[in-house]
Amino acid sequence: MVQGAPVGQRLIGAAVRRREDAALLRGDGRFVDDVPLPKTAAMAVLRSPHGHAVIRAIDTHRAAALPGVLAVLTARDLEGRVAPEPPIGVPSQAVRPPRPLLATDRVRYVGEPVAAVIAENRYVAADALEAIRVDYDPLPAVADPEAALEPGAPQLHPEAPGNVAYRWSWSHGDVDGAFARAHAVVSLRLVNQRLAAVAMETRALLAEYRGGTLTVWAGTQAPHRLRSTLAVILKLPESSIRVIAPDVGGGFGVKGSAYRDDAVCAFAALSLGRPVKLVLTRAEDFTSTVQGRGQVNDVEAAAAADGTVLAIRCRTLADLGAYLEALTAYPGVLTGRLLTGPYRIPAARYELTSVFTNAMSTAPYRGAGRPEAAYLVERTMDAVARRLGLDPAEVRRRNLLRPEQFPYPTPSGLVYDSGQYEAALDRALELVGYARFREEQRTARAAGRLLGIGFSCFTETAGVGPSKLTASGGWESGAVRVEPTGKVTVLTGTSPHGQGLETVFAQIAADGLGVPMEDVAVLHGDTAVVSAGVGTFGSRSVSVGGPAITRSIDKVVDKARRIAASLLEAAAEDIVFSDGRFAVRGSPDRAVTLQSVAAAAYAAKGLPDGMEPGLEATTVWDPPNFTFPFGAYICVVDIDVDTGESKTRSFYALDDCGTRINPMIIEGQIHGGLTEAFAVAMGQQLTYDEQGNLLSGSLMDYFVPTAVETPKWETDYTVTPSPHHPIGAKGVAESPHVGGIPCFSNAVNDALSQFGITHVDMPHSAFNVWKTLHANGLDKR
Ligand code: MCN
Repeated sequence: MVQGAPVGQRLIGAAVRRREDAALLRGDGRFVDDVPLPKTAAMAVLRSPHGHAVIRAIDTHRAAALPGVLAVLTARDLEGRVAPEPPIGVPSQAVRPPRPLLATDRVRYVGEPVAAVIAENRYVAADALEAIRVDYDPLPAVADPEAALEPGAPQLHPEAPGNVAYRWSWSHGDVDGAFARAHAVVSLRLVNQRLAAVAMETRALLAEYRGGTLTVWAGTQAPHRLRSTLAVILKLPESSIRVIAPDVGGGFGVKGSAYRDDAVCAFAALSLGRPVKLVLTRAEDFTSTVQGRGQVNDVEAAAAADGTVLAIRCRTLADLGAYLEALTAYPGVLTGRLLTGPYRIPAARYELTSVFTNAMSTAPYRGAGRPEAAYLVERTMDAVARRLGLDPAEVRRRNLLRPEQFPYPTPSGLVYDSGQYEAALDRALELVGYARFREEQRTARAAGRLLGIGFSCFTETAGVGPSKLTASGGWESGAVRVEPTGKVTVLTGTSPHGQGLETVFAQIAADGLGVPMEDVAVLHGDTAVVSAGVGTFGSRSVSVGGPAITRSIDKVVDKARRIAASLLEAAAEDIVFSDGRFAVRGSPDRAVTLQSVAAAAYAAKGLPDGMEPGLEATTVWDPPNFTFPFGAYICVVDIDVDTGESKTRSFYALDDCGTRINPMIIEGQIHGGLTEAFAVAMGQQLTYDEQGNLLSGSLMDYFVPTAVETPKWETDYTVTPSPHHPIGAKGVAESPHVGGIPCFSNAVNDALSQFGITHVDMPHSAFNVWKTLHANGLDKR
């Protein structure tokens, strides 16, 4: 199925090629750095080299005097001219220490913005940074979240005694009773290490103030949120700010809100009256773009002899870094909400403590709390199986929710919409040939070779929405306009940055209106074009943005039907709409096309009495619930005992995201997400030393797999529609990341279990695995 499918052939479900790709593949994409504005000045940021220090003085005189330097800004220059940024998605119980755009008297992480230089070009700006003198008085730092809680630990903010930002907990059922009567109790300490998103395009922003309007081109996932944040900080009405997201080279969650240096760049453009551009270097992107994870989870499960899990409890320590970032709370809270995974665990308790440390802030990064949850639940399931001498697949089967239990209210207060978890697992086991691999494992073990089989059964919340369950607005806007010529324009508040939404939303509109896909334009990512929006993150575009479009299509068709009835002199109830034609029921020849209806709608001729001219509709959709995609993954790894190196022999991923709109795009998302999961489980880790220096802040030190290391993926699917989504679709983009990480980890841990090793932390790099083998004297065998 390709573009140009005849009208009437369903496009929903068709593997249509992404219309976005031709330009990108030919190098015709337009990213922030490609936007040509005359007289654009470059901004460079002086960042703290200390994890924790008092600023005694900043001397900018030499820098300011350099030829080509237009301005040097410090906190003093912003005083009284900017307002504090609005808190976004910050829990009400959290302390909110101030976070000035540029540091005032103290820095709290390496990379914190201290001063900004605006110069004729980036080379002059970089030279000028070196000419700024900052007198720092270093303080003891604490970059480890557990150490930050110790008595006597360095304190980051007077507002947060003990470095605690906030606590959150819930408990359901008789947790302690279940532990008291359990046949077996397993405990694990599971670390979800800090990660970097490493989007191909580093953070970038270009701002221009002209004719009373501040126009901002930004590599953002949420243009409307960026506009509102800048409006507050710069004390401008939203109507004076236009944010445009041009092509964006990936975001993975970390480009969802305004950064401090973004606001400084916009401020500079306003005050200098020249366009100002900020493009982070890769090194800056590592230190100064929000990071993911940073969780320590102490989890325990109580199980009956047959492997039924009676209760689970978890204490999570979330490392927030130095400041509360927008949506910082999200990951820790979502981990708790998904504590029981796809399982029927009647009693559960979750206690979250979020702490400040001298490191870059953490915030949502692909999965945002759900990979953490899946990791701890799935590692726990394997631990239960191992403790009881049961097969890990069987333990999962005994605990999985059954189809008749949906909608399922979880102990944490979510309501899962639909699922066929056991069927997915069964299919996975059969297609992978599980029994054969276990047999092979026995042979390998007898020969002293390490072979591991890992599982992951998971569900997750896809779609940030409904608003009542989310930290900040969980709705999305979608408008559909049939133009006077009959061509269609779709406007969406989502803001794609690699997901292919122009293609998918055109498929939906072409199907719904019965027009060729080429006749549908999809506009997004410009606050002057799309009046309201929330953005693209949390796998929400299809599950929340999609219905806003389908509802608008319904409204347009309804209006068009009434116009057609008037034109055909029939009753609206007698008009049948199919393949872009409105016909009188029983008289197929008495018909008008959508194009002629549109022409009449704009000519305002022959319209029913009182009807407004035009043919368009807007919907702001606030979904009734999240969608809950799920999957069953199986991974087989061989580990070299001498080097610790893992080779993925087989990776099978079955995903169920309900109605599949574009299987080719879904496949691409799954390949990407699995590759990221592989990277996380097997190699990625951001490490800070005791002074708060980032030790892994370059592509030499941080693992980004190439095609050479990336395993071959075998993907599969089932279809269990979401009952509350108009076309039954669930989000999918984060699922492979959520499910993939524990699957790899379980495989590695399963392989090592033959030597009695019960747990190794991620990342399972060759060196880390070798260290574990070496510590146990096993590499010498
Ligand atoms: N899709 C579909 N049918 C479904 C579900 C999804 O055809 N039932 C398609 C969608 O139409 C869309 C894609 O799959 O083209 C992903 O849809 P969805 O799951 O709704 O996710 P979003 O579009 O909201 O994308 C956000 C998601 C997130 S949260 C991260 S992180 C991530 C991801 O997208 N970052 C990405 N994938 C990325 N892909 C690229 N190239 N770059 C990123 O930064």
